[in-house]
Amino acid sequence: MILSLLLAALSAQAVSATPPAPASLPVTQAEIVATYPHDPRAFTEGLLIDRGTLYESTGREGQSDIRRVDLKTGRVVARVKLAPQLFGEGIVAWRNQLLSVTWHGGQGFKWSLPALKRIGAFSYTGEGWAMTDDGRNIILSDGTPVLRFLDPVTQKVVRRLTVTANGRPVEQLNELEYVDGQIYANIWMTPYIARIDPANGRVVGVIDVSPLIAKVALSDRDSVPNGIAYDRVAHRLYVTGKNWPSLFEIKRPR
Ligand SMILES: [Ca+2]
Repeated sequence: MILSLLLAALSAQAVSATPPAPASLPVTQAEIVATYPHDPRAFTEGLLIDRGTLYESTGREGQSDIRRVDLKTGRVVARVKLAPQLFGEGIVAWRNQLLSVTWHGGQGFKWSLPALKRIGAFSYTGEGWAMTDDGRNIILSDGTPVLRFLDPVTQKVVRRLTVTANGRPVEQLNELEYVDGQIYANIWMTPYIARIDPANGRVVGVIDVSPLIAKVALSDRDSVPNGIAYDRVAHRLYVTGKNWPSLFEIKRPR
């Protein structure tokens, strides 16, 4: 791992700015614990585990849906489609609801859990990329370095957090997961998952999922890692990617 390349990937401004500062970010290579089947037609935009059950959302106009998935077999157990003009993005579970966002247009939806019946809608400004929650707020990414914290009931913004790595803003924050007091974020178009301190936005470490990318061996440039789910009860961490044939349990970094 060349740390200057890592920092360049983490910061879109690094290319034109001064060379990266001496790096102090610990990089953990992802270690596979288990491998499960994953629907290779799923253009994964959201992944989570709620009370032991895996939920996934997929993107692209005309192909976007939200699904309940059997983790061990990868079988889609239940599925609800979005309107064909919508590009589905992230999901978050809050109590007995699943909330979902879409890429453009600020349209969010609420679904019942576990049935996935549509029970409401909400709106937000700008783009929607991914969501997770810290037990108090919903956290929303939109491809910028700024994460928005939303009131889970009203979906109003209560706080904004700028994510930085060695003092530089981190662009392209995508799929999110709250793991043991840190926010994990796929960095779009990179093999990196940033581990973010929610108190100050600093990236405190990076998980490099290159070993998983090598395993799935896909040549499509859109088939990037995207999808992190954490079972908060069993303390298991799962990752996948867009159109990946596999979903991996990986070791939690210490
Ligand atoms: Ca997630």
